Amino acid sequence: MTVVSVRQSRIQRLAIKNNNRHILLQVPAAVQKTINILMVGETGVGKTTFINNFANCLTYETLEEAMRHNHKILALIPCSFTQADRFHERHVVTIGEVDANENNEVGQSATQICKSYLFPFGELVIRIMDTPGIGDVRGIEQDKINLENILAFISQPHLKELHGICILLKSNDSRLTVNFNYCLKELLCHLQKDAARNIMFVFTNTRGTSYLPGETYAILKKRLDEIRAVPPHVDISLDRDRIFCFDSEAFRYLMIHKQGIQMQPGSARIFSKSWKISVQVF
Ligand SMILES: Nc1nc2c(ncn2[C@@H]2O[C@H](COP(=O)(O)OP(=O)(O)OP(=O)(O)O)[C@@H](O)[C@H]2O)c(=O)[nH]1
Ligand SMILES: [Mg+2]
Repeated sequence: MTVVSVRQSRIQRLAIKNNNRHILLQVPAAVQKTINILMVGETGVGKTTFINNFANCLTYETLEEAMRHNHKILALIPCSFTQADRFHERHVVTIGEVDANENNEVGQSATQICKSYLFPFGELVIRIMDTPGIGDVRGIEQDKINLENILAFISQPHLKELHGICILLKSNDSRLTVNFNYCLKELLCHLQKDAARNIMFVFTNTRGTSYLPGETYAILKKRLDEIRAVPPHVDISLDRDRIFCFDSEAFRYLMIHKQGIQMQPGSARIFSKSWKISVQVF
């Protein structure tokens, strides 16, 4: 479990130190309540990046401010990707120390087992739970193992309540895979029916769809209608107040900038809008 201190101006400053490769680690003594939020979605949709983005967007109001402090980027969860520079040369961008829970090999599902990240906010603590992705590249058997891991993780006695279930989707995914349907149904089977009230949809990669859900919306709506039509008739709302749109590309850009990779002139201006949207939506 990792506890993170963010946004010094809004919450008390907590020491950040490296502790066994986790960034850490003090929860205010007077914590009244922990808000538990589960992140689920297909492999590669951006669950882990969302958490890194969340930590940094709460710490820095703008991308420019984050770039000025780029030696202090919060690398809660190590990640790695390849990026071409303005001369089309490819670079491997890496942040954070090696962690066995994240497989950074190209083309592999990254997060191996569930892990919590704790964000203290005054008297509240927000616990965001990262999970292995649905549609694991190792196949359906691995999906079953991952689903069991998620169910066991959220059944731990200290997690008395699950306040939010964020289902992450890419904004322009015109097909939701069979695996996605299977995992959503299985998850719903194991939760009380009224857990549906706590489901939210988080769309990633949304700059190309003007920070809106894009083509995925229609297919998702169809899936939810199907779930509602058959017993046990779970009613999952797709109202506007359940939908959140982000693009974590600004966090990626921050990593690219830190590594000194030259992008096209004007890139920072484009990505700063995604940062601003993330700050607002968070
Ligand atoms: N452009 C863009 N890239 C993103 C976004 N979110 C994630 N990525 C990239 O997509 C790739 C996969 O992101 P991850 O955060 O590892 O995805 P994940 O859902 O945690 O994947 P698993 O751990 O395998 O389930 C990485 O290269 C990220 O940098 C986004 O909103 N926009
Ligand atoms: Mg992940």
